[in-house]
Amino acid sequence: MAYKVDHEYDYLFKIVLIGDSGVGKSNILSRFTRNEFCLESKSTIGVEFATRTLQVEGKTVKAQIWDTAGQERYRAITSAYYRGAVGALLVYDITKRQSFENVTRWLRELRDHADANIVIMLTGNKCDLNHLRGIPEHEAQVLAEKEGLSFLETSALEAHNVEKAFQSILLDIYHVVSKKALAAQEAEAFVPTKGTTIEVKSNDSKGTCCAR
Ligand SMILES: Nc1nc2c(ncn2[C@@H]2O[C@H](COP(=O)(O)OP(=O)(O)OP(=O)(O)O)[C@@H](O)[C@H]2O)c(=O)[nH]1
Ligand SMILES: [Mg+2]
Repeated sequence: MAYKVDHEYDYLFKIVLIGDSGVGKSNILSRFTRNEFCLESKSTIGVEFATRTLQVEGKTVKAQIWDTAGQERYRAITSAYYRGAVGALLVYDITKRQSFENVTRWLRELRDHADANIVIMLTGNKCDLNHLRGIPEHEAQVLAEKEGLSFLETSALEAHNVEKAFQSILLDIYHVVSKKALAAQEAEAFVPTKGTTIEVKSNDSKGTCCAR
């Protein structure tokens, strides 16, 4: 969803949160949209979304962020969840190797269901738990480079890099969208403008001219 409108905001960007259950998706969302964190948050049921409007390169951008459960049993909702999304935060927990191993599964799911141009940011959450770290930052960086993703480590608990992660993905999305708009404008410029066709008939010596 990347609509340009006239009033409240210049752009509306839909971003989805994905990743295994318990990695901190809902807390990343609440930290970003309400500056709240909950130590005992329950697993998300169904789909929720929250919005926040901010400035990106002088434009007013409304980020509409969708959140759902990472649990397998809710996987049926996929296509509606991904429809229109222009960005995805793919979250793993830096203390849980399994959540990192599953990143490739989530990428496959994105490639199957989301738009091919979707901007993806790999997000290693819970970096406040450095003493329990299971995935070195460098390992995630290597994966991100291999898959063409941007990458940041965050802590929803300490509000570390959450703002930066969203600012960064929104900026990347903005660049993709404005590049697309420019390409469309350029393509339009090459289409001959519709005007009057002048047909010259030269079946007599004087020649006749008619406009239609
Ligand atoms: N230490 C620490 N704990 C966190 C952080 N983010 C989330 N948590 C905790 O991790 C647990 C799971 O967080 P959620 O945000 O509910 O996880 P989720 O990814 O939304 O899980 P599902 O809805 O089941 O997919 C909660 O107990 C949170 O308090 C963080 O940055 N640091
Ligand atoms: Mg949740």
